[in-house]
Amino acid sequence: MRVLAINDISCVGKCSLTVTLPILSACGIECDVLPTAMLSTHTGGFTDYFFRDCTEDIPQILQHWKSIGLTFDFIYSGYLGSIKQIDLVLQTAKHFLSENGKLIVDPVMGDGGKLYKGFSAAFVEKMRELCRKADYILPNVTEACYLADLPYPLDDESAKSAIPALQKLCPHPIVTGVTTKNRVSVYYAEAGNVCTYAHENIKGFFHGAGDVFASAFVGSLANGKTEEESIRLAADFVAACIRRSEKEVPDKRFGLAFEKEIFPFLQKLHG
Ligand code: PXL
Repeated sequence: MRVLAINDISCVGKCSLTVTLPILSACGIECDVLPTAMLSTHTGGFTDYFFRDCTEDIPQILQHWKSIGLTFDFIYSGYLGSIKQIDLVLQTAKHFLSENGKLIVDPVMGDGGKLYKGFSAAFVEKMRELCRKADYILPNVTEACYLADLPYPLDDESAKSAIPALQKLCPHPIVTGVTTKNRVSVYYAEAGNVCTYAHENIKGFFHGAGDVFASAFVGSLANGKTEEESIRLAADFVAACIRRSEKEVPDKRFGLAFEKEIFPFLQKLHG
């Protein structure tokens, strides 16, 4: 089982590859990486960060991989630094996904109703093209609204209708972080119905939660769990990480305290 994670290296702030690698390794999955950018920190709440776009390096990396005949059972893409990188992910999926391999796209573009710095309407349109090729997409509420052209935020009713709207792009949309009253839920499609899986909502913004969810979801799928089992395992893991971070992480920009929750997550994954 071989997974390729396409994401940035934010040197500080525990998101993207610095959460995906430890989580997938802990799941017993071999994880290769295609770095999209290198940043001194992520862009959420930090200013004056260093940003190196790796777009120009990717074709040479892919060329080398072709020469050694690599293929991947799962390709999971996250933060993409440019529209050109979306084309490169499309090419990577075309050339390197094994027969029956799965493409999982976290359409990282924004949060809190707004696009992250450096993202545009043209990027959203191009991200729709990538989502059309994906087996699973994992948008948060902001990204779901941009992708399906819906008003932000989503309540229970509009989240239910977001699922069929997103299914026009991808058969398995999984919308994270739908907040209603004191619950935070994941919405997804199962056997023709819209289903939800909820936890108690802990107020505040927890940076990197989407990446921890996506990584645990991929790790669970790669261990043979169904989509629904993987959603539940990943959502329970993130909820435990958030409960711990609420107490232990004073500055939420530094990401989730996920490390000590890996062992209980693995006990459930293998239990
Ligand atoms: O966690 C999403 C993410 C990933 N990578 C970078 C980011 C963000 C969100 O802000 O800035 C560089």
